[in-house]
Amino acid sequence: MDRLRKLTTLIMAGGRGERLFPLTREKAKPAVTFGGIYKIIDFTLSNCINSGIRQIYVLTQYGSFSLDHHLRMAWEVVNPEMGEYIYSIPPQQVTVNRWYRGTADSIYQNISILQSERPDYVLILSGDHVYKMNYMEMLNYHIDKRADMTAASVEFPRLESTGFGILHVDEDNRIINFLEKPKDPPGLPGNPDVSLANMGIYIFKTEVLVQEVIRDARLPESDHDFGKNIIPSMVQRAMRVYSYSFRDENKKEVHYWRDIGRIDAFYDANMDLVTIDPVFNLYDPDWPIRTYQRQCPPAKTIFGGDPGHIQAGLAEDTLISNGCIISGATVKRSILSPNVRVDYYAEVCDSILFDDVHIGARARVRRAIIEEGVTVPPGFSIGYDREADVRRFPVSESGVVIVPNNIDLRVE
Ligand code: ADQ
Repeated sequence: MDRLRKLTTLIMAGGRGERLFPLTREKAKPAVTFGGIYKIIDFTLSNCINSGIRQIYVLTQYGSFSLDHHLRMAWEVVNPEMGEYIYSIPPQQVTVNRWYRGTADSIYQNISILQSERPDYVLILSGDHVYKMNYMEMLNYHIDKRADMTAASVEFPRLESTGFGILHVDEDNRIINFLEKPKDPPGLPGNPDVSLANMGIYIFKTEVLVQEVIRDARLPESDHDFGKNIIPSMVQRAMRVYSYSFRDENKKEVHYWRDIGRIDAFYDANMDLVTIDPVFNLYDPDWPIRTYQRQCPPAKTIFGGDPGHIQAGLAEDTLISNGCIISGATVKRSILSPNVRVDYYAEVCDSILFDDVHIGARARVRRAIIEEGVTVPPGFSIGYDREADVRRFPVSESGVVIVPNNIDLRVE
């Protein structure tokens, strides 16, 4: 408990989220819906609460309204009278008159928080990851190592690691080399197919963090980014920078961590939830993921259709949120947010449907992400004709069709 009191947590939630466009065109990435009822930031915040952390600042910037709204609705769970808080703070424009230039700049511009709170340690988190982690174990490790900075790391398939910082450590787990997003990530010694990826989760000694972000702010050629500038520079100057091997709370052998900042990664991580025995288990009572859910009636399936032609409303390997009605339609391997309607003879598979989506009778939807409130007209088809899809919608690298809610599907 003592160690906890000496820790301040900052969640960086200020990125533009360009790689998740169009889902982030009006909202911050951490506020995007995930797993039917959650917002992406709920995973990081649940990790904090489950780790006993109750002093949290969320650093927001672009499209912060829906994130702020969600934080108010879902996360006013701490007790201010006990010195606990979850504050959402936009750029203060006090020390300098501009928005954040990079992740390190978002800390630099909020340095007064650290100067007034004077914690011993600062935990820095990203608001766009899905994983379960007890940060207290990482703090204990950081203290035991007498580290200036500790970065959490995870073994990741080498060929899928091009979007990450890659660590090279010695036998004591001290980081001796750091490459930010190399085109050809180096594998581990003895295991060339796997790289050690930086998870973007850092613990700093407060005075080191303050000194490093001030130093970086004065460098004109810097991008003011932890991965590009701060960590490589600290490693180069032989500071005590350690890697903490991530151990998740899933009680499985695979340590599940996903950065869902790209459409395909976002889609795949959602689909991980509908597998029969998911590696990432939402139903674990020992590590609850909390969120806010609006009031909706129970989900319902209906045996329905035209007279003489009725069929069961079926859902297979699917997450169905409250308020959904599947009426004489078939839904497979999909995620339905609250209040989705799927009408007679429609078929939905391998898809993610956000709140209030309505799939008309006989429509067919495959490998799609459909935004809040979209009505898919009766008989309409998405995900079956590549050329037609590309003409009308954004389509991801791996062919996932995104249907934004600013397109009217009734007009060709
Ligand atoms: P990236 O994935 O590129 O790499 P990015 O997602 O851009 O990092 O940013 C991390 C967090 O900071 C996000 O939560 C984002 O919202 C926030 N952020 C980004 N730009 C910001 C800005 N200008 N102002 C305020 N907040 C901002 C990082 C590391 C890699 C590591 C991956 C792991 O650099 O080494 O492997 O995270 O996901």
